[in-house]
Amino acid sequence: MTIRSAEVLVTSPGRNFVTLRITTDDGVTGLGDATLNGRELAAASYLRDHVAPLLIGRDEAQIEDAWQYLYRGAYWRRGPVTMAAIAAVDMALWDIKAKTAGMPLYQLLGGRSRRGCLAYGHASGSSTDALFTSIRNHLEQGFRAIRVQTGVPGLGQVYGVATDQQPGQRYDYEPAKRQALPAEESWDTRAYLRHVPTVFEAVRSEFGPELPLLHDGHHRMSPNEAAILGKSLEPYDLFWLEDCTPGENQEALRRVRSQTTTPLAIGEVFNSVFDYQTLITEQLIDYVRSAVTHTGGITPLKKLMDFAAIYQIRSGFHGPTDISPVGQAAHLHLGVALHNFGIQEYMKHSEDTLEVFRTSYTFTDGLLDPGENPGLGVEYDDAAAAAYEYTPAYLPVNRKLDGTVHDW
Ligand code: KDG
Ligand code: MG
Repeated sequence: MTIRSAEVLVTSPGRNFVTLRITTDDGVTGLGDATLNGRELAAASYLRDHVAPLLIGRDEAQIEDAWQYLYRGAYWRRGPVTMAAIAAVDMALWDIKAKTAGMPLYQLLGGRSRRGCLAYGHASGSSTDALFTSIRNHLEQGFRAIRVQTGVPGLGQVYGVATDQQPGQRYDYEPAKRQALPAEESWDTRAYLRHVPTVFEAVRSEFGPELPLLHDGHHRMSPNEAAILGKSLEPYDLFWLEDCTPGENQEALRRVRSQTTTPLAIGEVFNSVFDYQTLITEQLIDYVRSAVTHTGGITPLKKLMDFAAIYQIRSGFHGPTDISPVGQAAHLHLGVALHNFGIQEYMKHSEDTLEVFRTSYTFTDGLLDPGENPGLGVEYDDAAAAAYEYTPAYLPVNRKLDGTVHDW
């Protein structure tokens, strides 16, 4: 078989998604996710203008060769736009291969290692009371691990904190706002460092010692500030502290690691194994936070995780709502197959999104499972997608109290 068509599908059921659909000449289709939050049209153009024409007539079974051809052939290596585009091709080809074999993709990745993927949900609140309500809502939905984010006294809207959830209400948080210009939020690291340990103290005394708790620093600390936070959170036994330092500086984690035993996770903004070289070989982290969508696909993420396994480092793939159900399905197939799976981030997509992307994955008793449908197990509904036009949306910019764009 060869590739007959490669279509780039942009839709916006509540938020923007970029999807690649590859069709072979005997009609088998595969889907790939190339969504790059806030920069979606750049990934769509890269695919439509520079990748799709190269795919027509290629053998769809040669996944590794297609990956190397697109990565090395571009000459300009890495970068989020390039890697999201290559990721979409890679996912779609794996989807086709598994559908052709009549198997769920995880079977081709080595078969099951576990019953399901432990998932963590996001709880947040502008105050401790609102946070507790959100945690209770997540526990009622079956989550067995919770990410905790709160507002900081003296600051307004804080990145990573949703509008307060009412009892029984869906947690609905999309950090990109649908407007022509990014929102600007203020940030004060000293106030944050003082406040966060008091929040974890309150959460531990309310919910006890067993519940795995996670926290995301969103790259906002210097190495020493991150070391201070890691130390101050040690009494609360975090599952992980995520993105405590800027993504570009791998050496920053040396300082943090040498000062605290709080487990560390990083990588949602990384786009290749090279971003992890120091972190993995020096064992400066405990969890890999990459997404298939932003790391070039299933092929390189599997290699990255096998490399990480040698150093006792586990997966914690990035799974917010800007990873489409196609990307999330790929995480789950990898997750059940990998031996060194750690945890999977799970923010349920909106009903509108799930009307466009029909998924076979399930969430039961805190575990996500990819299901048994052949391939990735996701169908794309063109008619539903057509109702949702692309709408510009941007992630917010942080400014310090004196008005400077935040350093890190
Ligand atoms: O697109 C950016 C979001 O996906 C990101 O802010 C979410 O940090 C995030 C997380 O850990 O899910
Ligand atoms: Mg994060």
